[in-house]
Amino acid sequence: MKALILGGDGYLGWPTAMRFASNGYDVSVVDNYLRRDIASETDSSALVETPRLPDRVEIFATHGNSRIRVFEGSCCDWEFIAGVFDDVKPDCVIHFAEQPSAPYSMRGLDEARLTLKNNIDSTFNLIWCVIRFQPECHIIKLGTMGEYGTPNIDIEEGWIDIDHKGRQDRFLFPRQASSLYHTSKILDTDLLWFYARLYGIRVTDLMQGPVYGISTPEADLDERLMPNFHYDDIFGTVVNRFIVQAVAGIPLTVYGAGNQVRGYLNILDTLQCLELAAASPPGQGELRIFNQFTETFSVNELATHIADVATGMGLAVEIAHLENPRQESEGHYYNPAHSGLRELGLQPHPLTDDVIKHFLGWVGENKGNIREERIMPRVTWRNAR
Ligand code: USQ
Repeated sequence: MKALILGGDGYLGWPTAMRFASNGYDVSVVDNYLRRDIASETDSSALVETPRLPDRVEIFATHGNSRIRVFEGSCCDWEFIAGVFDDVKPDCVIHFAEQPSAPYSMRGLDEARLTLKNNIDSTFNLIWCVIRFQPECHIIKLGTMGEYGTPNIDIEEGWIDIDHKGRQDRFLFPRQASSLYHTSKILDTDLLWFYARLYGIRVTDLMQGPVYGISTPEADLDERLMPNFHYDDIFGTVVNRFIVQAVAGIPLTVYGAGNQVRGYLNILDTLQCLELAAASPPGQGELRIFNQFTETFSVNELATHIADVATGMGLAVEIAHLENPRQESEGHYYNPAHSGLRELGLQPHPLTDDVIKHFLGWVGENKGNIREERIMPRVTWRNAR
């Protein structure tokens, strides 16, 4: 099986590339290093610098693994990505090649435009590559739970049956995001559904919650193979940020009341979900949607849990409530379905005390790299430039 990974340099893209190669897939990756460029422009670089793809591939190969093919270029460039597709002819494509930061997308006009253009163009080009070169190719698209927002009803797994004035039909579950980044993912889903209906492409859309963690069996082979670990306000997700803050002695930055609930998962479970999705593709013309998370927590629950474990390790940890830089509901109903991936065989790795301890230990070893000026929110939803 040939797997093509778009956004193969990213926090999730690179660990996925290694996992699929370890599982015997013939893996190719594409990246234009957009996230590295934005991180350096916004002073948000990772805690530990990681090599670029060609070097990572060589390091991975020295551990007895097959060599991953690297294509450096933009998925928004049709000539380039069409050439890659025609060359690789993948059986499945995993699409991570998007600007992934909600705060960045809300920073101002230029950042909003870049997010929209990049995310829509990369998805659109991917769809047309499949239609032109490999119509049976399975597209695995990283969506986000944030597409649904926080409605006052149960969130279904992608679809909802509606009974209206005595007639029934099935529709995409209503979506109402609270950042432009999340809105760009809604537009992606609409494009994929349109082309699944009209051209019969086969798609799995993984509606993922915020991911945490750093350790995977392949990344643990060599520190230079680890995922790019961000803890700043632009690219850092909340659990990763709280771990770094606990190590640095900075009060944990709970935004607003802290009753915002999200569905979270360990990076190990992201990899499992992708493996499971790839192993059982949907039929032609199907848009299959899974809600991809393993546990729900409020921000307050996360902060308290991490603070308790860190305090037990002798760290002095406080929790701060900052004025929320985002516009989001800070107290809401939240009950999303998420049985589909469990039914495929997902074995969750929950956020236990031991997981937090291990994580605090690793960040502690790299404490000298923490730059405190990257912690406080530098973007607000209200003051776009
Ligand atoms: N939060 C804090 N303090 C912080 C950082 C975040 O209270 O220091 C809060 C946020 O306000 C939010 C929650 O924690 O209520 C999650 O924030 P996040 O930064 O971990 O996640 P988010 O910006 O929503 O985006 C991340 C990834 C994105 C992915 C998404 C999944 O960056 O690529 O799509 O998680 S989800 O949130 O389910 O849409």
